[in-house]
Amino acid sequence: MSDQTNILRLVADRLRVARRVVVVTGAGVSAESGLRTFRGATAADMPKDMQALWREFDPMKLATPEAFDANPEMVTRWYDWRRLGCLAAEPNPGHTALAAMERHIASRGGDFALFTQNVDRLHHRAGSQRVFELHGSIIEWRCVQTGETFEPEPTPFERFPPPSPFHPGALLRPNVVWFGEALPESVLLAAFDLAPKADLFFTIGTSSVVYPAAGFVEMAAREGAFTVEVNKDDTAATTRVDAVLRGPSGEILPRLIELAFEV
Ligand code: BV8
Repeated sequence: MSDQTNILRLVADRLRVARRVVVVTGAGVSAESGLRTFRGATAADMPKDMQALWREFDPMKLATPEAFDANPEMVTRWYDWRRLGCLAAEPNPGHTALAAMERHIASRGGDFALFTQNVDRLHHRAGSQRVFELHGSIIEWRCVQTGETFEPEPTPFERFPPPSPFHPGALLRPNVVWFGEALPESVLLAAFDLAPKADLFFTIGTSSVVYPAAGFVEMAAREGAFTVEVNKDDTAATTRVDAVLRGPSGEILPRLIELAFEV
């Protein structure tokens, strides 16, 4: 039996009896829904008229308040393009498996929490209930003046940067957390409360380079959680977890649920 199969069985055995499960996901979980990962995106993914813009900037520089202040048109075009991509995408079997994991754990009286760095709302659409959005949501936009948020129509904005309907002269921005911005306090407090209590912790489809999200696996491990990484490649967390399931989350997670709960 292959090493990966043994590890999958070992993780399934732990999942079957776990009482408190915490999951952190990143862009890799949405890759099989056709959404480019954050560090894997290339200019070729962009519409022709935006490729020139993209070549000058990389996501790490675009996802900042400074980029928005310097070039609100370019940043809001990029985010609106991504927003429409997220709305057009469908949850993949990895998202569905995580919603099933939550149902199985809850049906046994266990505690489950899913913290996502993704802003695409695909976990919600797959049926996950207890989802904490660490980096906000691209589906919601907010008035930079009043802070009021709303979900724009599922069509492109007519003008860039889009004007706010809440305050004359103010702009709209995506309701995401940019680099240098604080994560939502309630979400952060939930992570600091739940990660150390986990008996089983999964880090799935994330390169584990963005903090504070990348630090939650350590918080769990320090208090004795069994930690598992699901990823196609090695990451900054690979050498620090107890078990590595190497491959696409859309294939690994459904097999894990089947082994743990359905056989
Ligand atoms: C903050 C916006 C403080 C939305 C994003 C230590 C502590 C605290 C902060 C820091 C710190 N050290 C440094 C910092 C600053 C900074 C940071 O972490 N910088 C990094 C680059 C070093 N952190 C911050 O600024 C955070 N803010 O801490 O504020 C503060 C406190 C008070 C007051 C003021 C400030 C804010 C971080 C959030 C930044 N916003 N995005 C958006 O546009 O999406 S982060 C951005 O990266 C995305 O949101 C993305 O979610 C996130 C992480 O990327 P990943 O999800 O991991 O995606 P990536 O492409 O990197 O990797 C994909 C992975 O999937 C790969 O491993 C790949 O192999 C794998 N994969 C691919 N396909 C599959 C797959 N795996 C499985 N199956 C597949 N099919």
